[in-house]
Amino acid sequence: METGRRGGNLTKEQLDTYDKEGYLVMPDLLDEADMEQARQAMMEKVSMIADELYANGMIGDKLEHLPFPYRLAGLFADFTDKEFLHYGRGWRDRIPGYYHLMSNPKILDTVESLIGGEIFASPVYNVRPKVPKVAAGAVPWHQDKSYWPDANVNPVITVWISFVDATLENGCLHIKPRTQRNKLLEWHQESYSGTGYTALHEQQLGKTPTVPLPVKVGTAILFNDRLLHMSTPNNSDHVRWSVDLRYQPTDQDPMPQHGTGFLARSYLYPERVATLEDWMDNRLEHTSV
Ligand SMILES: O=C(O)CCC(=O)C(=O)O
Repeated sequence: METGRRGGNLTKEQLDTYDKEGYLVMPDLLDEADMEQARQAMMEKVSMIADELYANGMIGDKLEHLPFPYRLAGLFADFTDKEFLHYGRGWRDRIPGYYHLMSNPKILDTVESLIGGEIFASPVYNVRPKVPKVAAGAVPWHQDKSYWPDANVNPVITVWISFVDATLENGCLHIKPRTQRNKLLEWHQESYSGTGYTALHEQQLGKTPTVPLPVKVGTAILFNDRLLHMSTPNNSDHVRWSVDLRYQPTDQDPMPQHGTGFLARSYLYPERVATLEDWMDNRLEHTSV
């Protein structure tokens, strides 16, 4: 049982599932309107990349006519893994659409059910353009906690959200249920993709069967930072766009070594909740002067 629960919108059945299985799938948590600003932010970034590639003579067509799932795949179609990684395997830009997504009340209500109403949005969030055939797209088995082994944060909740349908072909998330109670396993850094992903060896994974989680656009998958998970390569013709957001209770390590998170919800100090301007200026919370 996670600590500090109050309020929130999860049913008892959903909470029981989360507690027992270590993850919860919430189909249709977000609708198109909820996702619109974040999707615009992603498209803005893709346009910036297209402009840069064009200016450097690396492409002759910015592919502006291609729809969201296809444009970045088209732009990178003839590029190497290294050229892809120049733009990062996950993006953490400060574009307003991402703040609006991370502050979405539907997401915060869900997180509140798990950790209570004093909610800190972690600096560790990733917009993931999983481009076809790029080695960095496949994420090896790992526990998220391997990225912050020394932080005194418990729990960190990941809210993984699909921005297109995530399928077996385009590399959906895979998890091992009930592994959330594991201690932190000894990890190594994989060396094949150039990303420095943390990874586990096959023999560390135990006997728990793997559950693939193909989900429709707008679905959220919740899990904590000890659950074993990975994702497979993208063998489709389009980008598997997703976002993984993280939230934690406010009284724990804000992990500044990973960036600046923000106070996303508070009943005790509502006036301190970070505004868009605070977030854009890298402030943890709102302070009135
Ligand atoms: O989106 C993926 O492919 C992997 C996500 C992941 O590993 C995470 O959210 O921690």
